Formats: sequence, C-alpha cells, structure tokens
Amino acid sequence: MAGTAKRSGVELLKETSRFLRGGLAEELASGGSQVTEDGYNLLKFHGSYEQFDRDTATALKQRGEEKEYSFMVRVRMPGGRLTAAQYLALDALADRYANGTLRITTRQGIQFHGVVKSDLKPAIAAINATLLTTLAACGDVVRNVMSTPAPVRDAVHARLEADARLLSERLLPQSRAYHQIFLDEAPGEDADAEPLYGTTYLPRKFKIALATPQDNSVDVLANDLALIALFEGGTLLGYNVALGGGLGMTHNRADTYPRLATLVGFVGPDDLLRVAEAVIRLQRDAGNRGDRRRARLKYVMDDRGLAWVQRELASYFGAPLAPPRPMPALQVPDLLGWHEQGDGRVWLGLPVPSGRIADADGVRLRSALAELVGRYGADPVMTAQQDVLLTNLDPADRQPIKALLRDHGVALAEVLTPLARWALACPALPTCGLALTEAERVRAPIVAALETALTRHGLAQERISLRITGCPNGCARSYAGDIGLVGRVPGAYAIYVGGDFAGTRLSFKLLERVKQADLGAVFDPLFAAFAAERREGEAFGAFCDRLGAEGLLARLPEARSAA
Ligand code: SRM
Ligand code: SF4
Repeated sequence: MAGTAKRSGVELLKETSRFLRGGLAEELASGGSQVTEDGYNLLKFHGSYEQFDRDTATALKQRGEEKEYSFMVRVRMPGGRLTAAQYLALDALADRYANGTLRITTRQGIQFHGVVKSDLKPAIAAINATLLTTLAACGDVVRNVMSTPAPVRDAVHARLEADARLLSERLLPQSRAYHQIFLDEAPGEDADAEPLYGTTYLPRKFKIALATPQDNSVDVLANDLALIALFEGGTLLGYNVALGGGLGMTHNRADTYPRLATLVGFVGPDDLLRVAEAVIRLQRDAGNRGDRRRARLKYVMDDRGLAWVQRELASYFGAPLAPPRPMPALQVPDLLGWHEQGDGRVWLGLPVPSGRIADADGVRLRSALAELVGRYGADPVMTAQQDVLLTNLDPADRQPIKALLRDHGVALAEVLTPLARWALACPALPTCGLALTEAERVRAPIVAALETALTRHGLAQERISLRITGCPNGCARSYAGDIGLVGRVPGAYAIYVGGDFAGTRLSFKLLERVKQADLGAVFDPLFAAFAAERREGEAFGAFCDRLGAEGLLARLPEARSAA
C-alpha cells in the first residue's frame, strides 16, 4: 500500500526542496531558456510549466538548433471571479510577457502561454501586483477551487462564492518560498511551514469544486472532493460530500481510469473547511507515492473501499459524517446570452471557443473584451465551459454592447448551434507536451463536421456536449459529456459516448481510432439512429448509454473493424 511502495523521484524532490525552494531562485537568475528537471517539477507548485513549441521542434532539431522553450503560467482565481481592473491588468500582460492571448481554462482559471524564462519572474510578480496569484495553480496541492459561475445576486450564490474563496485561501501552501523566489521577499527558511501538507505535500494534484443540484456547470463529480450545496429558502443547510472524482487515464494501463466522485456524507455549513482538511489529510497519508499514474484519491477509494474510507475520514474529521442528504438530480444551466442578475443589472455570457481570448482570423475577441470590461466596468467571471460572463451590466447598454461585439466580429451565443455552444477543447498542440493530437486547433472543423451530420437528421438544435482532448488525460473532461474525442495517435481519436449532459454518468469507448477526416461520416449513422429511434425526451448520451457499444456498432457496420 501507499506507505510501503518505493517512493517516486518527485517525492524525494519535494522532501528535500526546503518547502518548494530547491534551486529555483538561482535557476531563474541564471541565463538560458530552460530549467533543470528538478526546477521543472518544483516550478509547477508555483503555477508554471516549461513547454516548447512543438510546431517548430522537429525542424529545429534537424538543423541542430535548440527548441523554442517558453513557459505556461496559470492564474488561480476561485470560482473564476476577477474584477474588471484585474482582467485589464492580465490583458496587458498577455502582450508584455506572453503570446498575445489569454486562455480561459476548464477550471475557471486563466493561462498565459509563451512566457520566456527571463520574463517568468516579472510576469508572476505582475500577476501578484493585481492581487492574484499563480501559487498552487499547478503541483501536488489543492488547485483552483471551482464554483458555480452564475453571477446571480442572491444569498445562495454569495455563499458559494465566499466558500470557494475560503477553501482556496485556507488550503494554499504556507511556505514563503513563492514570495521569496518571485516577489523579492527577504530570503529565509521555514522551520515547519506546512501544517496541513507536510514536507512532501500531496501525492498528486487535488481538485475541489462546489456546486448546487441546480447548477453543476463545474462538473463537480470530476473532482477529488465534490461539495454539493443544499439550500432551503436561501439558507445553506450544508454540503453533500463526494470523493474520488478524476478523469485522467493512461492508454494501455487498465488500472488507470476515469471515475466520478462517490457520495460519502453530509456536513453542516460550518464544517466545510474541517471536512476538506480531513479529506486532504486522508489522501496525504493514504495516497500512492510510488506510482504517480495511480496517485489520485480515486484509487484510494477503489483500492481501500468505501467503508474503509468512511472510517478513516471519520477519524480525521473527529466524528463519522452524517449520511448524504437526498437531493434533486444535478442540472447544468445555460449561462450564455443575457440574464438578469437579480439586482437590476444583467450579465452577458459570451462564448469563447476553446477559451482562447485572442484577436485572430478576423475576430477581435480580445480587443472587444478589453473594451467592454474597461468601458462598462464589467467584472468578468470565467466558466468551466471556457466561456466568460460579463457581469454588472446596465440593461440599457445592451444595444451598444451588441454593436461593439458585432464591429469586432464576435459571435453571440444565440447564433451558435447548441453543439458549438457546448463544445470544449483542451490546448493540446503546440504547447502541451503530452498531446498526441490536435484539439483546440481542430475544434472548429470538428464542430462543423458534426453540425453537418446533425443538420442532415434534423438535430441541429439538439443540446449535445462535445469534448475534445489531445490525449487521454481528459483536461476538457472528455469522459463526462455526451461525446468525447480523445487523441490517440496523430490525426486520430478514440470516440467516447454515453455520458450525460449533467456530468453524472461516464461515457464508454465506442471506437478506438477514427481519423479526424472521418468523424462526420462515423457520427452520421449514429445521429440517424438517434433521430429515428430515440425515446421521448431522450438525450444523445442517454440513447448511446441505452444501446451500449454493441447496439451502436450494429448501426455502424463498417466501423466494426475499427473498434
Ligand atoms: Fe490538465 C496535465 C491543461 C484541466 C487532467 N493539463 C495538463 C498539462 C499541464 C500538461 C502537462 O502535464 O504537461 C496541460 C497544459 C497544456 C497547456 O499547454 O496549457 C493541461 N488541464 C489543462 C487545462 C488548461 C485544459 C483546458 O482546456 O483548459 C485545464 C487547466 C485547469 C486549471 O485552471 O487548473 C486542465 N486537467 C484538467 C481537467 C479538468 C478538470 O479538472 O475539471 C482534468 C481532468 C480531471 C482530473 O484531474 O482528473 C485534467 N491534466 C490532467 C491530467 C491527468 C491527471 C491524472 O490524474 O491522471 C494531466 C497529466 C498529469 O497530471 O500527469 C494534466
Ligand atoms: Fe495536454 Fe492531454 Fe491535457 Fe490536452 S488532455 S491539455 S493534450 S494533457
């Protein structure tokens, strides 16, 4: 079990890093475009990944030249909330230090790509100057805490936002390493810096999200710790607690798999932080520190069993958790378009394809957003769908806002099909070192191919979630929607279907390897069967779940050989 396995190299690094310091300060001060392997692994805890441009790497290698190294920097923002001033400051940094784009992540964060090594420290310092941080945006710690993004001005939403902030702040690493390395705080050592995490932090990343049954737009069950708030008349009764969600898997390793969190209990409103700390301690002590591919809480859940986990959790928490309370089925509301906030103001949910805020291909989205945020003081909220909600708008400004967006070539949600509205894609190539295929850069043609097939069968307005990832890690939660396309080998995807829109049922693999160019042709007969055979009100994912792989393949005879 966890304690007896040989520990991985990253474990030894963490332990000897003097609470995340290692030689990072010296490495950043030295020249060159890269950091060492130890520097690479420690840098994650500070919110950055070293990457290289995979588009140019082969040609450069052939010429005997160095790859184009740069860094991804991830900003942590609980519940995706930013003030208008913070957004404008980040927007300015995209030009000063990065590749001129900002990217909304599937966990409501913002990433910069293309930061060169010599700019890393000033870029991170500049982010901190906006009262945001990159600390623990990556690494074996609690990541950005997600929460329902809807900017509804009522007690329910205010409480969720406050609780997401509370968890995010209280579960940050306590070491001063980050402040000393990036913010010029006077150097010094922490004697015992991490009362919660300890010297080796967690075995792996740890994800927390808060949702309500009425708004699961964060895919709460994909998290290690899923907290589902139950309210009565605006008063928080408490949280149903579910453990062990996580979607990453490794091809050809059957002992790795996506998993949705399992309900384990219920806690009152004042026990939120205490239960989160108890779960973190449990995973800290029981998680696998020998094999990083099996180190998430989900494997503790399955290896040890629910009864063991509940007993253990009770001892960390100080008492057994109350049984989970009955709750309505989880739902995902549509937050795009215009909505009343409840305080006389409105928000506008704007689709951002793959979350990439850029001025490109005749669409000046980045300029439009900066102008809207600046002119109308709209505090933006990032969603787990990689979209942005512009909040606190005056209803009287709708027309000029629409005109501004039109002038910048930005499409409003209302002109998109539901498929385009709900499609997610991870960054994949050229920045992600783990990508096997394209994702973000082929989102548009894939959406178009599937839209054509849907239209042919009268399904253009059908609400279907499509999630594309360049590898099996599932960063766009490809196993938790109606359709998942998972990069398998260059140019080809495994097709997953049968999940549900609300994120409560995982999908299954239908086909192992389908070329991108063939996706439309493969989905066409599936959509035809769905249109002809669906039951009243049945969604595409539910239809696929009902028929199962065999039933679907029977409607797709030529695809059998590929399965
Ligand atoms: Fe992710 C690794 C991007 C959400 C599961 N993820 C990566 C890295 C850092 C690649 C790497 O390790 O070298 C990617 C950087 C690419 C780039 O160029 O920017 C990356 N993940 C992303 C983002 C940006 C995708 C996006 O389209 O927005 C998301 C950043 C969220 C954030 O703000 O923190 C992102 N990643 C997710 C999610 C979705 C979620 O959490 O809701 C998952 C699935 C849930 C889960 O954690 O299981 C996810 N990412 C992974 C994994 C698989 C982990 C596992 O347990 O096996 C990896 C690989 C790893 O950790 O070894 C990974
Ligand atoms: Fe990279 Fe794979 Fe995550 Fe996509 S799913 S960002 S390819 S790790």
